[in-house]
Amino acid sequence: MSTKTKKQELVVNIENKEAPKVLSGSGMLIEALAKENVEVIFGYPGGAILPTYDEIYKTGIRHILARHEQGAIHAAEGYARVAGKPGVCVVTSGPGATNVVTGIADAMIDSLPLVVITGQVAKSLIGTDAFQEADMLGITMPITKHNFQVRSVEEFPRIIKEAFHIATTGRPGPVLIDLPKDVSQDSGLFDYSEDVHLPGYQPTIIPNRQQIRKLAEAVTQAKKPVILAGAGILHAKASEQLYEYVEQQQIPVVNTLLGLGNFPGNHELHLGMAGMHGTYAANMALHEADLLINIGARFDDRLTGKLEFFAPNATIAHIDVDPAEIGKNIETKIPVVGDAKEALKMLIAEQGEQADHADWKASLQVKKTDFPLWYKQEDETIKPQHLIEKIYQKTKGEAIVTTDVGQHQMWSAQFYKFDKPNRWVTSGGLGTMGFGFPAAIGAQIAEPQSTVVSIIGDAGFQMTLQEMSILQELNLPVKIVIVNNASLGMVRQWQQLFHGERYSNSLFPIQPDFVKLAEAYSIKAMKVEELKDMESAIEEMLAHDGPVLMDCRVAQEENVYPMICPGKGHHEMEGIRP
Ligand SMILES: Cc1ncc(C[n+]2csc(CCOP(=O)(O)OP(=O)(O)O)c2C)c(N)n1
Ligand SMILES: [Mg+2]
Repeated sequence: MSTKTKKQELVVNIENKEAPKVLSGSGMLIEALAKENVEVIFGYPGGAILPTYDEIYKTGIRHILARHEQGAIHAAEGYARVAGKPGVCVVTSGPGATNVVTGIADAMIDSLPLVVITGQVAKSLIGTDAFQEADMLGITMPITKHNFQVRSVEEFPRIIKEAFHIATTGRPGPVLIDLPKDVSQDSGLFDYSEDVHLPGYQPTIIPNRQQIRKLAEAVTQAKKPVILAGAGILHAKASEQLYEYVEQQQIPVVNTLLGLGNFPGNHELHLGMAGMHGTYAANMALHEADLLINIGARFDDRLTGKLEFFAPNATIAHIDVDPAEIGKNIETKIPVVGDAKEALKMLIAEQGEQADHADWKASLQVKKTDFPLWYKQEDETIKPQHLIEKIYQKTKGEAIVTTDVGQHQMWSAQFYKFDKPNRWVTSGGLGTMGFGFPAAIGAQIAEPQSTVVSIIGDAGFQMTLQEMSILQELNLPVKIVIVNNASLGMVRQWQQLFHGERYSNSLFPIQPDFVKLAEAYSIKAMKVEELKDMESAIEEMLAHDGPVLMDCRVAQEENVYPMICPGKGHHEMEGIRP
């Protein structure tokens, strides 16, 4: 507690305060972004947001011009994921704003901090079906953590401050600010010194000690404990604490899709990803566990399989900063509301002796070695798994990997092993095709020195490939690897398995020339069709100091295995061996 009196504090505050200046609404926005340490904006201009673009021009704040607003918002997501800072996206009203809806929904379900500023028609026109008017508050109400419409320039600084606060604290998420054009042109006093005051929004960070004790006790009693490590650990920047706790207690770890990298993928206690296309060892660990400690995961249906078969023998403990997640899908015996890092620190301090889990660990080790992930590389046709394994080896596991959605995403999750946090960027919850490539752009901007590989499907790439313009313009060295199976691979797989091999609208008999497309954007490009050329092509791609597109033709009929089919439990995996 501070020993200063209220009066002394007031004096200090007044002394530290900058004299408020008079600014336009758009001037306030840029000034506030600077105060929030925003280094880059992703966006696209248009009528209602023009005053803000004028300010961007005058101040020179870094702005990345996408070629479609969806590209801008996915880039902001990729940036947020890798930088651990909020991504900022600015677009115009109406169609500009509706074009970012998918990205907002994506960020919401994957808990990514975004501040999205949408232009709006002038206040007097709102509700008149004015040109380029869309009700963004209404549209984004269910897919934002919070949204605002600025009704007067005086309240704008407070709103921006609250937006950043809400986006980044507790469970992160997207916050939208709808900015009427006249408000961005009006002038008012810019005062950014007030603290955020939100009595109705006070996320619990420090967990209840009693609950931590209960959990520690359960761990000591358990014979077969397992940790389900989710993306909440990444958001809380708690990987070190997880590592320390796992080392201390010798508890096996399984990852969710989004949690990959929060614990070293090569550690002997790491069993891999769990869920529909998870490893046998990870899923069986959940199935056989007597204590399941979920840290920052949502118990998503792709993870749990059929709920009635889920972790039948386990006491469920769940640490989550969002109390609404606890008990949402799975009955939870030991709830712990709080930040993952704080919870793990308390557990490490609280936890008594290490129980003997030797038999349990050994039995899981046998599953891990007897039923590894597999594929068969038989002839000259490239197997997609082999391609990803080689990219893993050639990048020494150090690349930032982004994926789109589909088979290539699952193979990347399986065959690229992440040892460090924030190297893995994928659309988990919404499963948004078109996400992966622009997300790679945001990731590369967040980490200019790192190798960024965008592993992408031939279909998903076609949803946002226009963003190659950004690579061309900035000479951003993103490496695009098209896992080209000439199909909507994941759709084809489901049609094969569950729809009598009726391949309705999922095969591409004709495809664009991806090499020529890349070359149209002055991007180095190559097509790889045979296995004998694959390795050298990957080397050439990684050695090139600039963007590269590699169109890699892979086996069309390959399926992602192992698999928990719909309606099945973890113990009913198919395709666990060749
Ligand atoms: C925007 C959007 N539309 C449709 C889908 C449904 N879907 C999931 S995977 C997939 C196929 C993706 O094909 P491709 O990008 O080539 O990847 P592959 O599965 O072949 O690796 C489709 C259509 C989706 N996830 N997102
Ligand atoms: Mg495909």
